[in-house]
Amino acid sequence: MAEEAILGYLAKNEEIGDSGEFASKHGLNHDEVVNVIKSLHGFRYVEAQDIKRESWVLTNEGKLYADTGSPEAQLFLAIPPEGGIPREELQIKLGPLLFKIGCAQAAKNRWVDMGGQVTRRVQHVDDRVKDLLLKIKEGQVVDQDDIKALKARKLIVPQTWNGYSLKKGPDYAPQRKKFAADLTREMLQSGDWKNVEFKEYNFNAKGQPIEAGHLHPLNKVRHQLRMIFLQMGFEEMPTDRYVESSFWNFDALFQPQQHPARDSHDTFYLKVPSTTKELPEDYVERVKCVHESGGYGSRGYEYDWSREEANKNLLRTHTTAVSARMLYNLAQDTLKKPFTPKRYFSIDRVFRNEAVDRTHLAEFHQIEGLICDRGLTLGDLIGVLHDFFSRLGMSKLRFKPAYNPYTEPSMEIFSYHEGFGKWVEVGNSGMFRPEMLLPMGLPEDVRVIAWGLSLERPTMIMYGYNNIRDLFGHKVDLGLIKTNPICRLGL
Ligand code: FB9
Repeated sequence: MAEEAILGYLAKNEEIGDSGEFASKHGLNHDEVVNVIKSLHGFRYVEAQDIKRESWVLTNEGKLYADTGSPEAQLFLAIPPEGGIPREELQIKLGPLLFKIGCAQAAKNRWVDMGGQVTRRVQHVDDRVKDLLLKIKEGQVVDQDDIKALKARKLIVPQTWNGYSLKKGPDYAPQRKKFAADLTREMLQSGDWKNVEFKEYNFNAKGQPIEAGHLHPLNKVRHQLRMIFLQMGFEEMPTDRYVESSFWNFDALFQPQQHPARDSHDTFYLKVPSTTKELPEDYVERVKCVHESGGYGSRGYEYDWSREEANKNLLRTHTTAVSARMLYNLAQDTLKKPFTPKRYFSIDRVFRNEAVDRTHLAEFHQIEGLICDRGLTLGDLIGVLHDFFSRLGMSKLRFKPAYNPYTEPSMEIFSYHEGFGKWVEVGNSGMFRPEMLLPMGLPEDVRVIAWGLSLERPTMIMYGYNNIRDLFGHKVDLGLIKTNPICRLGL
């Protein structure tokens, strides 16, 4: 309707001077006319210029007085010309509000004497307020002082009217062309494609929301880290064993049985099944010895090692338990074939019975990398840490001596975070001790360098989470799972 009227009018006329007049002349809704003008302007069918008009419109109170007369005029007319009227009777006659406004204005205009008996002071009055309101209602020009007075009484308010003047645009046509959205098989076969104009691609158009599965931020970051490890030549370790024996989780790592981390306040022990079924007995014997009396140049911990303690089942407290199994298998392989260097990594859940807070839960995902080769040194560890963390965007590292029961030397890893403007602890690392490696049966000159960090910490920082419960657990907002952005790490 409006589109045909506008394009048809411009076919015979140079311009439409005022969209408001055009709409009323053609019996159209001006808002609809404005929307069509904006669309036609967007496709260059018309060239539109803004028209902005400030006008005044009556408030509801203003409309009432334009209809019934101002309160002061009504009050004057309610007073008998002779003798006047008692104040109370006049108030009842007009009603409290009209009486209150009318008295004030009539007294101000010196139309009445407001004693106990209200009397007229003049013979006749002109109701200018009503006349002015009627003029404004009809769109006539009114003196600024009068406007100011009516506005002060809240009888009129300003109104801005937005419209357009328009003329033919560079791509004007009496009818809107139908632009084809897609090139179809039929067009190609019939040859119609030669006469068809195609809609321009809107490269800023957002894609339709995909009602499909959405990856959790942790999975997105884990995938990126997995790619980084694979690019660095690492193989992924099998981490599908959450329940582990204390032997593989602690004893094989030369972690003494009195170590506080093995206390039930830090570790989840299982009731059923409470003990592991089988361990490699010859290896267990060597582990028992190295704990009790050392060997390989070590004096051990000189305590009575308990098999019962080693048999206890638990939820693994670190993925280093998996690393221990992998290194033991590697050592066993050297019985059949020569030792070959290996690079392993793992990213999976670990469980610790520790105090929970805003950034810690009783479980988290540990990321661990290790390199097993002859003659590795601390320098090799520092070098591979620079390579790894630089792929995470952390090129400024510092190392601080630390202690782990199963690595010596050990280092905490710090990175300078430009955003926070401070050094942030980003992981831990070290060289596995001979008391761990040699009972496995690895060759004497083989060294293992390893490091670890968590998956939640980088994910929280990258995705701006302040509370780990917004990222992991039953309170996670599934809407965020749908809308969280992609994660890009790695070279
Ligand atoms: O992840 C940690 N911090 C971190 C990592 C990345 C990161 O990226 C941001 C984008 C910039 C930010 C922060 N940390 C290790 C350090 C701290 O967060 C620490 O408070 C918490 N640690 C966890 C353990 O806490 C119970 C993080 C977790 C951790 C610590 C040590 C290891 C693994 C995970 C390890 C190890 C290890 C050592 C030697 C040999 C083999 C494994």
